[in-house]
Amino acid sequence: MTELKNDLLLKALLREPTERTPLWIMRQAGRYLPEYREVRAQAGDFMSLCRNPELACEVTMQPLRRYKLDAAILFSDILTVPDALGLGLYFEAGEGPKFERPVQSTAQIGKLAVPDVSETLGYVFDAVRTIRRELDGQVPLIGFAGSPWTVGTYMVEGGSSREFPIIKGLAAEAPAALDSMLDIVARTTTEYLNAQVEAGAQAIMIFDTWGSALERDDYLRFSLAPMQKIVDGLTRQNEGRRIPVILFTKGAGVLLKDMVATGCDALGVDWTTSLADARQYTGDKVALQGNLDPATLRESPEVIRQGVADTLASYGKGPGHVFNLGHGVTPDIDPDHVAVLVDAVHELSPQYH
Ligand code: 1CP
Repeated sequence: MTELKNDLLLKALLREPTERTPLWIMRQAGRYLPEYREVRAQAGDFMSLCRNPELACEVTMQPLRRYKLDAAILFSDILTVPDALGLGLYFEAGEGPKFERPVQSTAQIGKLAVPDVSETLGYVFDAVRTIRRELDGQVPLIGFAGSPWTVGTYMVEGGSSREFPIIKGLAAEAPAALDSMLDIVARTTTEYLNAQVEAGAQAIMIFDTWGSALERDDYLRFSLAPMQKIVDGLTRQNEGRRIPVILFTKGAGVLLKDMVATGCDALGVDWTTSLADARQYTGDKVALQGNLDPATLRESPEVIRQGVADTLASYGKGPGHVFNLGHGVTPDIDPDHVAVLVDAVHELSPQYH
């Protein structure tokens, strides 16, 4: 295996000292980049892009050519897992993800089974191997999946949702059936992530975008417990290095205290919780990743620099911070503004180490 030339991300995720704060950006490959839109058009549709390892590799590399980032993230989507479960994922122009066969009854849940991931998701592992080859040790590669709850909201609602009426109905009226659906997603996701590690992913992130839509007790049962099952089953060592695991429940707030106990290495934090508070909640037991509001990238270079300065100051001194946005970069952002953010982190972060 090629030697890793920049291991700042892996060190920071394990709370080891670094000379500056490493950074990457959620959705760093995506529609705000004109070169992404070009490849996406060439692929035809989003899933054809994900299923083509050369094109998925190309869009993964695009942000690294523009910016001094400390990680690459696999180009794929959290909804490849329910697609592998047979739900029929498709994207309608301008409408986001949809499923041909959503799971809306206990009878349909009873028919779900853990698929052979090497058969159904082999294109993702091919993409991971292709990206690792192309990276040639430049920076580490992050693999990822959605949390069972977040993936479950799309499986049950049939697409994006704001209120989650059908899955919340299941949680209230058939909680045991919902547990068993989430268990199948958790077991599939564990195999999926371990195969990503085997193919070359060097850190793992679990995206729980909708966990904080649940009240606390339901969060613990339907969101955190299935994530815990995944963490328990993950391969934590490969190529002679630890594979750090990052959990990100958007809007977690004080739930960060509960998340620490999963045994993850790091927690993603969005901008509704200051990093200073998050550090108190977690008692420096895990690394923290975040948390500038992506809306800041619409503002002037001065405002962006100030936002970076405030974020770094809020975490304060010491190891264990990975700079990121609090959620993904949006399609309307000017790529030059992202460069301002990246340069500011390089320039302003050494004083904290
Ligand atoms: O039109 C397009 O080109 C498709 C837009 C797009 C992109 C760029 C989708 C469809 N997925 C992705 C890539 C993607 N999705 C990545 C790539 C790696 C990177 O960060 O660069 C990742 C990590 C995701 C994860 C993802 N997909 C999440 C969790 C993180 C988050 O942003 O909250 C979720 C909720 C999804 C579902 C999804 N897939 C695509 C869209 C537009 C959505 C969101 C729909 C919704 O808001 O409900």
